[in-house]
Amino acid sequence: MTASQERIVLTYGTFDLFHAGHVRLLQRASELGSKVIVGLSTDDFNALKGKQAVMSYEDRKCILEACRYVDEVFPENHWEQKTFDAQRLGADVFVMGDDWTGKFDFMSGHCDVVYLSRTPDVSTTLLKKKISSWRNIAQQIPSL
Ligand code: C2G
Repeated sequence: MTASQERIVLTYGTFDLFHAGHVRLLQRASELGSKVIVGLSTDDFNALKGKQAVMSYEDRKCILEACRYVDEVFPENHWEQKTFDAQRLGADVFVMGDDWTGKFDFMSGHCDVVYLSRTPDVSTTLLKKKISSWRNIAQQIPSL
């Protein structure tokens, strides 16, 4: 496929505790183009977002790069880099889950903007709560 035929899809996220909601987002993103490039939130940027990932940036990057729907991963360090990234990468489509609907419409000056429906009933937050509740239960079981 020549460079001119490539259709670059750009998305961003923390992708902590990688789960089916992330996979389905990336799978649908991959159906919108020929190459999916992910801006992965660094640990410092997560702190700015008020998030603390369970997994380090390097571990989250390692897992994303192993995903069949992802072609490239680079660091997302701040909110303002998206338009520069879109130009730098020649993005044709910018994709986010619809929990971000409207927040990135300014990207339409650089590429198509697509908000995809979030996968219900799965999230990093829910996974953390499940793990925490199981840990509490385990701690209540008297050692055998
Ligand atoms: N997502 C989804 N379904 C879920 C959970 C997440 O489709 N059940 C999508 C989100 O909408 C997002 C992507 O998966 O498009 C990554 O989600 P997060 O890791 O939670 O990303 P977030 O913290 O929202 O960071 O600059 C943008 C930010 O970096 C986005």
